[in-house]
Amino acid sequence: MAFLNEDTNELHIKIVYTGSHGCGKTTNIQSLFKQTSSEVSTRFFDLHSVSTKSQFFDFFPLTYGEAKTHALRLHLYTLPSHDLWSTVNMNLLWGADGIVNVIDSRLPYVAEAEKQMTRLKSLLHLVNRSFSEIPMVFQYNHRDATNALDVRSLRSEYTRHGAGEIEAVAVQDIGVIDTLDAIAERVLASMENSGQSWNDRASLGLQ
Ligand SMILES: Nc1nc2c(ncn2[C@@H]2O[C@H](COP(=O)(O)OP(=O)(O)OP(=O)(O)O)[C@@H](O)[C@H]2O)c(=O)[nH]1
Ligand SMILES: [Mg+2]
Repeated sequence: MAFLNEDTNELHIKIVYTGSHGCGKTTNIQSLFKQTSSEVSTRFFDLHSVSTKSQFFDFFPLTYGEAKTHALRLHLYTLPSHDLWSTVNMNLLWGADGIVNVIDSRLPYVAEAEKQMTRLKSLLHLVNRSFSEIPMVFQYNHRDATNALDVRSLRSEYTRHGAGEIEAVAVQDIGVIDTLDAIAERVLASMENSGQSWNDRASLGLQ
């Protein structure tokens, strides 16, 4: 969960990008890395297993804007689309403040996106979070594909009450920053609504 570091005056927030294989999770992170200056981003960790060459996960810490008087420090992770390392997946989702659900708009990939959504619901359940309440943004990516489904169909299939929806072509940096803005906004609003205040150490779980 979010925490406030009073020594550095930073509010830390964890955001996890989820979605099917090839939907564009890593591309989103790469685009953010490219679009942000070296003063606010440090380095991008693109982790692969040495033995299997399978995707492990990506991690990108980024200082992004302000929340009240505190710098906003975003910890961006991608969730692998497979369960080779189920403990890693649970740890990635543990304490997540918000989810970016990257949906591959291309027709042949819709069934896989649905499977991933079911999987995400179970994984969230395992870490005591509910799919219906966690701050979430649906990013409809691959909008440049000739076989992309229209957004209305995708919306009727996927959207959730209170979630944001952004159209994207992540490989061209389109919709990537908008997605990050939308999820950060929802996480901060959710903290306010639940009575959490980043000016109040106790309500953030800090004594
Ligand atoms: N044309 C197009 N290509 C895209 C778009 N987004 C991502 N790609 C490409 O799709 C491929 C897969 O993207 P990744 O970002 O690696 O997908 P991922 O979700 O990280 O996939 P896994 O890590 O395997 O789960 C890459 O070659 C990207 O360049 C997009 O909007 N349009
Ligand atoms: Mg990836």
